[in-house]
Amino acid sequence: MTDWFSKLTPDIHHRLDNLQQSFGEILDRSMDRSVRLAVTGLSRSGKTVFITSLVHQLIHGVNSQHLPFFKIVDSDRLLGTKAQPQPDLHIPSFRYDLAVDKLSANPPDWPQPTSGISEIRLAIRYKPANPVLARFSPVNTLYVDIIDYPGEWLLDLPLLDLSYEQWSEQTAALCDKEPRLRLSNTWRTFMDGVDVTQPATDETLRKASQLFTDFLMECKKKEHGLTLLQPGRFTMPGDLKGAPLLEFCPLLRIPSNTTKSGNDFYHVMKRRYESYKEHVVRKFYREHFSRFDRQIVLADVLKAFNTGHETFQDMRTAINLVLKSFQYGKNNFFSRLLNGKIDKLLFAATKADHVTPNQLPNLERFLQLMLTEANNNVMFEGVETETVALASLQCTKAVTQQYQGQALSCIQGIQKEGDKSVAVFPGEIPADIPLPEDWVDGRFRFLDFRPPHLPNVRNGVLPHIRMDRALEFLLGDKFS
Ligand SMILES: Nc1nc2c(ncn2[C@@H]2O[C@H](COP(=O)(O)OP(=O)(O)O)[C@@H](O)[C@H]2O)c(=O)[nH]1
Ligand SMILES: [Mg+2]
Repeated sequence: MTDWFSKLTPDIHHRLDNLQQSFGEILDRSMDRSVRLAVTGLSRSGKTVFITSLVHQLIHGVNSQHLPFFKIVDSDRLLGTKAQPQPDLHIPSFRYDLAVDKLSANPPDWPQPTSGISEIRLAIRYKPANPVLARFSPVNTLYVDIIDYPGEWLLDLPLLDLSYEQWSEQTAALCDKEPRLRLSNTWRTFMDGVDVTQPATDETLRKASQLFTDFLMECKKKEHGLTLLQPGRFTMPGDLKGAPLLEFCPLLRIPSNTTKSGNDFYHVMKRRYESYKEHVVRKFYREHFSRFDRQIVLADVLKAFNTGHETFQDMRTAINLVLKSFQYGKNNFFSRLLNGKIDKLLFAATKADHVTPNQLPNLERFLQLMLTEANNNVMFEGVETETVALASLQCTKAVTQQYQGQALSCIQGIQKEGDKSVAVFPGEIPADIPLPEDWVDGRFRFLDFRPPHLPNVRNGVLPHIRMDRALEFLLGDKFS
């Protein structure tokens, strides 16, 4: 580095670095050499495990025998993949290493649930398929950026389109029906005793928001399994734990005759809601969610089966709602450069190793039925979509068991609670969405499993179901 350059102030150094980085990114985007992949899914749908598996399959892809549908591997054009310094230096790095440590521990365990945002950039080196391009540039690089975040925060995105009054009405309507009617009882009773047109003490405001938060946390418990829980930071505060920004709640009824603004309960809560939207939600959206090229939507359909009809409907509404917050459409040179739109979307039913292999088509069909609304909306924008049932990490194997003289297709794995190996008949995925009355107790019982013992994970073997199809759909055309 020349002398004059080293004498520049650190601030100018920093700006030059930023400029150089932005220029590099614009160049990569204009040449279609970078992809921002949106991994979208509600809490516990399998995002962190999916990202870990995707990184693993790519890093170990060169010699992989396990990715037959990922054409770049099958045609020997993949030269290697490395995790690289990410573009946003202020965001923590996605800890792929820690996730692999957990999976390869003895006994193996799942990665920690996610409580904050993290990011990873992968650089994939490959030989172009096009012989003309290959002459000019025998080795190309595709950059793939992925962020991981708590699924709870996704539910904040739809709030951007809702006024305080609309959000209050929506919440009140949800609380009119079971199981929320029962679970919200304490909060509703407290609110019935508050005159929202009068100024309120700090204590009343705090109590109202605390009871509302308690209600959301109760809804989230495994036995209720509800997912449409807003605001997202109330159930997963992350770095905002205890912050006054989280002290507000909706109203059960909006009063008709109040002043335009003031210090009454209603207006204080309204201002806090707007402040949350501005400082938390809009910031999150602007920084991380406003620009994607490809998307995978992960859904744990089997969890919804286990908990019943209301949970299923709740999950369905939540996913369809969240997907309205993304930008879809075909890209041209300029749109790719400026903001980027999602032009391919993969719907994935996760944890497909919880069912027998013959049920995979039914699982896919069921996910299609569940997300018909979202699928119609994005197809209308000219977006290519596909549905796949996948397991980022296959924890079970298919076995046949004899039951009352008949051969029964079962799966065998180590149960998550306890460390016993069990063989179970998990049940069949219905061809259609069952009616509420068909959702009888115990009809579906899909067990959770531990990761299998993975002695070869560091040598490249992470068993999966259909990760290669997902990779091909999401990235395959970028390697032309
Ligand atoms: N059997 C099986 N379980 C999985 C798989 N992926 C995720 N899980 C289970 O789902 C849980 C949540 O996954 P995680 O990726 O942390 O979900 P996230 O909240 O969306 O990031 C894990 O702890 C596992 O119990 C999979 O491919 N197979
Ligand atoms: Mg996670």
